[in-house]
Amino acid sequence: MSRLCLALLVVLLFLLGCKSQNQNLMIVKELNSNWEFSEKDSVNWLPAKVPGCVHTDLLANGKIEDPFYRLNEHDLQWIDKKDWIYKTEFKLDQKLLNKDRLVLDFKGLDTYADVYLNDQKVLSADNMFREWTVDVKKYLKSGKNKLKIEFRSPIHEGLNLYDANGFVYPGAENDQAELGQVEGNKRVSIYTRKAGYHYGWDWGPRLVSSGIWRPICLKAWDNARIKDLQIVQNEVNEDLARFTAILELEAEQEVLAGIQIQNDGMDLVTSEVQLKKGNHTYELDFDIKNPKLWWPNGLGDQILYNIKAQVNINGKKEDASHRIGIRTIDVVRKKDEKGTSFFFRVNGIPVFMKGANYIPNDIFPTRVSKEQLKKAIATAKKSNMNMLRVWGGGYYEDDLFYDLCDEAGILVWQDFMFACAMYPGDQEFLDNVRLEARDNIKRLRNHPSIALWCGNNEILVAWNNWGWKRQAKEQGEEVSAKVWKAYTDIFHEVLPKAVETYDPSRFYWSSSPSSGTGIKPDLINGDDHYWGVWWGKEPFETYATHIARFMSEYGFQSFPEMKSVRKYAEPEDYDIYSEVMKSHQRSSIGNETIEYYMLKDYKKPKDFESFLYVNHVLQAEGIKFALEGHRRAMPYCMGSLYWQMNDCWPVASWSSTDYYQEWKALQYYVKKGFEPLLVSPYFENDSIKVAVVNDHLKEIKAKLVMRVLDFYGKEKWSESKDITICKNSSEVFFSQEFKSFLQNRNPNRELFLVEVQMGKEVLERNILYFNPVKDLELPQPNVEFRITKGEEAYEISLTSDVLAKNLFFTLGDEDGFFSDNYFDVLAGESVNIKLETELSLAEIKKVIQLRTLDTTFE
Ligand code: BMA
Repeated sequence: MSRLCLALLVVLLFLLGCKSQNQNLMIVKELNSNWEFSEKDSVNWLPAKVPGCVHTDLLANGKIEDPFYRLNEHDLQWIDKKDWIYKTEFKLDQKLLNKDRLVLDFKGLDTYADVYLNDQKVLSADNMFREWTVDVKKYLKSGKNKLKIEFRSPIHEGLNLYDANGFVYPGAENDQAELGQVEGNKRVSIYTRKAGYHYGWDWGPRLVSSGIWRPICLKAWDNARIKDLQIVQNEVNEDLARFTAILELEAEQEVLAGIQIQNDGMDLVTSEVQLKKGNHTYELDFDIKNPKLWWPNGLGDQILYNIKAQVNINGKKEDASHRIGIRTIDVVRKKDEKGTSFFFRVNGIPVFMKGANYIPNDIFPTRVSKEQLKKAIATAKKSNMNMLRVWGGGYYEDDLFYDLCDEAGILVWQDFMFACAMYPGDQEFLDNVRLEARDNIKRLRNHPSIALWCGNNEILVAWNNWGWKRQAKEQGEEVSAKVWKAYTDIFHEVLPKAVETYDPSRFYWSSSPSSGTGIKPDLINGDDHYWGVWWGKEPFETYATHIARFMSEYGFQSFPEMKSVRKYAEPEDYDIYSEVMKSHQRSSIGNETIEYYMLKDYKKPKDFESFLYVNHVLQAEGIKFALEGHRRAMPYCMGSLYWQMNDCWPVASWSSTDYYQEWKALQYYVKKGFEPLLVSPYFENDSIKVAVVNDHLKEIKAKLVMRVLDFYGKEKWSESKDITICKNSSEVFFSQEFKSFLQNRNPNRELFLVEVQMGKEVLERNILYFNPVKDLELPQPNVEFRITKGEEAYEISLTSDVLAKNLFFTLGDEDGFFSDNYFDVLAGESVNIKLETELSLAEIKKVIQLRTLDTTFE
């Protein structure tokens, strides 16, 4: 072919390409602009942001103060007792109206919403978690169209249902009805399919908003449209992965359609199908040769394939696509000599799950930015996590959250949105739940990150162990039977059936914690939430002995750091018992429990800022027992998810990053505790031991070097040995009776340093102290540090003459991220860390401060 012909061909193909791009089957028009809102029956209309909510719109218009500042939340409780109206106008041309179908698609309405199109009611919605679609062709007109949504007060709706019910459902103790000034302090949250945490939680404010929380669009098409695409993985081996693409197509009439399935633009399969009228599914099988597998973080890459389905009808096209990861995953529940296993097997390999519980990032969901989500998942990845649990008192996260998890290798334990309460079970409620499950399973099932569906958070354990069954019985046997039937209908019927129907290959677990359907938790058969530390005031060491097959919750509180406190409180509030700080502490036992544990191990901090710092160290050191204890117990225990990674407002909570996404000490400890290779020195019964845990899928030959050093750097004892660390294993390599080990030691001036070395390189290290910090004779270190500008970040190199314990750098109120913080520097040791910040070197030098534990107490 001559060059000219080739050039002409290219131009032709380009023109054809342009043409076919304009020839879409489906036209989508976003309706997220020009919105106004007003209180019902008021004439004052104000600009509104969609997606958004009443509170953020009132804030943006200067009608309310920042709800997070000091006690402002308390003055905003009137908002949820009102009805609110949102309205907009949009223009359409006749061409669009001539389409066969026109549908309004509401991705999320929070919650009781009556929708009017050109003054005609077209929808009455009552579930925040559902997607609502309405046929609107007959209501639309050429030119200007009016869309209005009336949100009825979720509190008034809840009160009507509550009063009509005749008995009180046990639970919902987190519903802060009293703060909310709800008539009779009635806890109405369970009646409404709306994020539970909006009504308050033991780490959250009570701000029950309403609004259009996900986008709205108008969809118009002729002939047919793609309603859904599901990619089902049938089989994988080294050479081949087999799939079925299931296309759900809605056709207006019988018509011939060409269907193409592509991977990154390359055809995998093409076919012609005679579409039937109505909603039907069409299946196409395809293979991918030499598949590259998707692995959880730490075990390999996260390869994603872009699978696109394209439907072509009379030259008009529409496509749908998913990014899939090729991997197998199952939850293995096999009887063994101790009970029944509970572990995730990924690509044939048992994988210990390292992670955290995840709550919404803001009390107002639409305020969570892309950047925040990216930062949250980056934190998880950086912290060596491979799983997050999307907990049932929030909402099914945005698509982006799961996309990021796919990319980062973070598996998702996905709860359905039910937590800490018994729920109604009337037919209307069950039908609503069924559709909510359908919508969300279909939306999320193609993500490789989704690992399991879980019915609810802590309802079963509360019914059996927290007196809820009794509370129901006290209202009559009939009530009790009815409440339990509602439970089994939702969690043993509706939800597992939805998973079976829409995502049959995924595992369903009815309640966390439990040891199987309907059976309360124990330590030998399933997952456990361990709150003996915290609620039971048991010592931190218990984390290493109270171990189930999978630890899906445990935690300890801390306040946000000083920089964060300054954002919501004033100097006169700087006392954990001040009204403001108490209002930003929602655990009924919060402050006293922190103090109880703190004074067991530390002396009294000398001031408020010192208290915050010790609180962080305390939380981190406490949770360290769990991170290491659970991992040492593998393969008996195969998961450790602490409560909780993030916050939804500035508050004292169990979180490892605060509302402003600042890393608390705990986050740094988590990063270390979840390193693929862990060396863990610990006390057990009368012994001191050292275990090594290896998550890598290869054996490691190394040297275990153990030393006792005094705080001034003098070596008092040492021993080293060559060790072979099996892949995916935990093994004890050193054990000695503690008393004999400590003979002639001074436990208040010495520490136990353990390292795994390979050649000269220290692969991993850890430090164990023999006594609580309050008994240690901590020297006053002279820490010297130098900051230089590196390529991507500043480098800080530091040394200390004697032990510097829990060295903490801050930049005052300035922003920056230290690659490590709250760490111990041994006498004479040099340490290098990185600092990422926008500040100049001169600015850093002006604001940087450090503190160590020795100067912190009275
Ligand atoms: C568990 C969680 C949450 C709660 C946390 C702290 O019960 O499921 O409900 O916030 O503990 O109390």
